[in-house]
Amino acid sequence: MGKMERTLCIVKPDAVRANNAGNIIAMIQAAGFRILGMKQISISEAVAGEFYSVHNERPFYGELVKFMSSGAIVPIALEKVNAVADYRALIGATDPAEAEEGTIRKAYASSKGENAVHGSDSVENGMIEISFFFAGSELI
Ligand code: 3AN
Repeated sequence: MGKMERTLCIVKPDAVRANNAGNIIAMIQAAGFRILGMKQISISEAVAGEFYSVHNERPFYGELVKFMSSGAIVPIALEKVNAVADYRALIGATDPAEAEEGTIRKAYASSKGENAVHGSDSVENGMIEISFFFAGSELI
């Protein structure tokens, strides 16, 4: 048996606008993840820029920050054995054209930029990203 881990999902503005948040949450729950915390918020470009600061040298950074502050998002703190890798497998490749059948991005993403969901890339970043959006008292 693997280790209990936490990871951060963000349902991105494209998926919230298309009313797909509920469908995405259903896929996450069907895959056995437990929801520790969840909320619908909108963030400024400054806050989006801070969240994605690791990407600030990448050519798509400006576009990413604008997109992530363009509408409501739904951050969701998740827990499961092997959560980080299992959730990345569930969301599929960054580019929906490369995402496998049955993944969230295959079903709901439209491009590399507007790709429906975020997922933490490591256990350490999962912890950091969850605390970016949630106070300890919001995780149940
Ligand atoms: P992932 O979200 O699969 O971990 P990363 O870490 O390579 O992918 O990229 C972070 C975010 O930056 C992606 N979720 C996506 O929204 C955006 N992004 C990545 N590559 C591109 C690109 N070529 N054009 C526009 N946005 C991109």
